[in-house]
Amino acid sequence: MKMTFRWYGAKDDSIPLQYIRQIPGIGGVVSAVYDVPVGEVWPRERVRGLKNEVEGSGLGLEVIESVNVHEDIKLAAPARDRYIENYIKTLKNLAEIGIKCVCYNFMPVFDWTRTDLFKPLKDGSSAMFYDKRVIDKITDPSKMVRAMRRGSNGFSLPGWEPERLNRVGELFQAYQTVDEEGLRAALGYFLKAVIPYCERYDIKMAIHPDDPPWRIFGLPRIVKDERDIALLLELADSPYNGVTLCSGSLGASPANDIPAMIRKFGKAGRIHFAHVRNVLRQDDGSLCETSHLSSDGSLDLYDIMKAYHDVGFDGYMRPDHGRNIWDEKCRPGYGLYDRALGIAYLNGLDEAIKKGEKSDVI
Ligand code: CS2
Ligand code: MN
Repeated sequence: MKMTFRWYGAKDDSIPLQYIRQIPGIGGVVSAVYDVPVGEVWPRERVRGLKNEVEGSGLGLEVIESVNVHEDIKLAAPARDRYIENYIKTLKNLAEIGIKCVCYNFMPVFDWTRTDLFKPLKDGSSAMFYDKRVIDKITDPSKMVRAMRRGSNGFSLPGWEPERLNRVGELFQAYQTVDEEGLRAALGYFLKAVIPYCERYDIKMAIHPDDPPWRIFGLPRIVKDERDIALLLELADSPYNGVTLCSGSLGASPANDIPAMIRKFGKAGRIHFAHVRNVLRQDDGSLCETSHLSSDGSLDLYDIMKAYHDVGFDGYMRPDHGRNIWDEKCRPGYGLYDRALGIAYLNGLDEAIKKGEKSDVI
């Protein structure tokens, strides 16, 4: 496994690459070109510039998260072929700089959804929070967009691109006629076009699950559980069609057995990227993003790391969202401190699992 850390670029991240380099066991950076509108080709010189910048700090650019998918592709709109062509051109440019793994998602309109970006916790820290009762009451999703913007501390939020969100009303209208089958067919069309190029370029595609893993605002969702993942892997039967196994996103649903999913899809060689974090499920269906520590949340991070170890996982891993601690001024979920603690913890679990196995043999 190669441990990585997500970085939003010099202009838009509060964390300098030099700090990331000082995290013990760090194996590289996860990043993206953020200011090219979704659907357009990422220019070669921008992609090269990003790589040079990251490498200048002594780190490697390992994973791209995300090359976002234009809504017209998800909606199977007539313009989709042009956007798919552009997507393939971006992949080619990424292959030229040696990228081997691209993360993306297929969530309609909204990427991850929360009601509070800095919800105060008892210990004085804050965390991202999903209040189910609040979400269930929202009838006008543009309110959601305004709330996310207000609460984001002035930072842009991944997956909440302005050009998409300015069209929220129109997009909701367009999705009225799209059900899960329709969305899955659109994903199949996309994968059938893109995967042959991924094979040629040696880039593994890693779809990120829906967050939260259930329908919200009446929009279809197709990456919620084991069955969904099995179906999407069949859409293009190639090792290049794989997943980002995000424990926090999938683990928001008690029905999802994360270690079992890791064993199943990891053994099949279809997990290319692991997002490892904890989440505390509440009785009313609300969710709080806790520290990574098992005893703080609903997931057992030892079992998760053990499953990765047992299947011989050799892909990329990163800690996912962290709490906001020690008064850090940063993008919600993406501060340095709690994610660095997350890495230290995951590396500790990994070392103990490996050494424990050796002593079992003796
Ligand atoms: C999120 C997402 O959980 C996460 O990793 O922060 O924004 C994620 O990066 C995208 O859904 C992947 O396309
Ligand atoms: Mn994730």
